[in-house]
Amino acid sequence: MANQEKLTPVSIQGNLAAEGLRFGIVVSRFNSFITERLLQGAVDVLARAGAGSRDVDTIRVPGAFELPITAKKLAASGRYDALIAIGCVIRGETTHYDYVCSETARGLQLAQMDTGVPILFCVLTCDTLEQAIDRAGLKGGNKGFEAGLGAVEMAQLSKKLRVAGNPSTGKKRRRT
Ligand code: INI
Repeated sequence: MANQEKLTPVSIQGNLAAEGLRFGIVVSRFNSFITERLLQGAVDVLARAGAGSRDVDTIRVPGAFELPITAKKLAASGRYDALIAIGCVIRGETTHYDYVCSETARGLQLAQMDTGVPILFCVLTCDTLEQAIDRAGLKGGNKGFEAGLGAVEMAQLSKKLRVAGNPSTGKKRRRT
């Protein structure tokens, strides 16, 4: 075998600097006791990562089921580098929960695939209120904070991947 050179793959990833990026946060009013805490977590991390007040919009919708259409309109506006969809669905006595969960997840995935704008899925799908509380700032951390961090990373990564040329440096390829 020929003497092989050590292969060092080029790493492409988004950094965690939010300065100059624009974010939209769609928040469901249903179970607002939970969703408002998730929103606080997301805003907290965006601010700490350097986003300015004028670069973060919050948009409220009635329930999780209304998140996809709203996120899609926002994504299509071209105003945002990343979006965060915040909701909380808690299982009840009927099958309503299953429809809301699956259509919300499906709709948000379609919206990001159709538009190319990252949409972070911050929709809690819980069996009990206690499970939701744990994930909104208690034992399970704050899922809004995690989504905010993910939004910064995905916004930065998407920016790099938009650049024709070398996404690891963000430098455009010179035409020859
Ligand atoms: N919406 C939620 O965001 N969470 C829920 O737990 C929920 N439950 O349980 O019914 C819920 N329902 C409302 C739904 O999202 C729509 O707003 C409604 O069906 C009108 O389209």
